[in-house]
Amino acid sequence: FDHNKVTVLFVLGGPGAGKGTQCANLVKDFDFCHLSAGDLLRAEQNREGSEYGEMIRRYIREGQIVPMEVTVKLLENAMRAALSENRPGEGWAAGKGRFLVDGFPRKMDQALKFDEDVCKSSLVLFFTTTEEEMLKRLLERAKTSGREDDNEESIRKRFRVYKEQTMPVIEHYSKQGKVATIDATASIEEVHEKAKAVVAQLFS
Ligand code: UP5
Ligand code: MG
Repeated sequence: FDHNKVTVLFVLGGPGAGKGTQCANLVKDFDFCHLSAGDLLRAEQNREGSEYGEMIRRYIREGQIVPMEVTVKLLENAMRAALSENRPGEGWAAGKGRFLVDGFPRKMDQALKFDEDVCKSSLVLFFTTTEEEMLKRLLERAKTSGREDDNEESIRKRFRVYKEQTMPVIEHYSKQGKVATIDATASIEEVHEKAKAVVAQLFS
């Protein structure tokens, strides 16, 4: 993708930190196209005729990272579709080409591949809070989410994979000075204000 036409922000943070919630808010502020890697994988899992459906289901339930080729391809296709279509979501301004890539990259191999083959990110928004808070939020969400990984056993596995595989990605981008860390413990609205200020600075 042409860097003059596309701006990518990665959105990272532990399971339940509030990535999806905050992306939904930022979409309205800045005309982003919001692409959640997890949502794309869940859609592919349920797509009739997908050769990856069963594999994705297994990985997600175990909290493991799906082989990167699958996820990178899904993201690339979604970006291409967004750029050629008019409205992937409310507020999307194709002309600005702004993407929020949520929950990705969560393993070093994905990060290197996406940077190399697709596009370098301008910034990483890193939402952080305690495991205790994340567990509380996810168990609450479990009552209505229908997500197969919103149970305590899967959540514990997600926490472990996050620490072992995703934290190194955050450290990698930190060394490049690309990470904006946002404390996500406060209320949704307060976290939104902080995130909005960070992104506004990037686009100023
Ligand atoms: N909530 C949010 N903010 C709050 C706040 N400030 N105060 C109080 N409550 C707050 O929020 C979670 C819940 O908390 C919601 O009920 C919300 O209202 C409340 P949400 O915004 O959904 O948090 P988010 O960080 O998006 O949590 P999510 O569960 O989506 O994070 P994960 O990273 O675990 O899930 P994701 O969908 O990204 O990935 C799922 C799986 O897909 C992975 O485990 C993995 O198996 C697979 N995957 C890959 O293999 N590769 C990838 O590249 C990506 C995913
Ligand atoms: Mg999410």
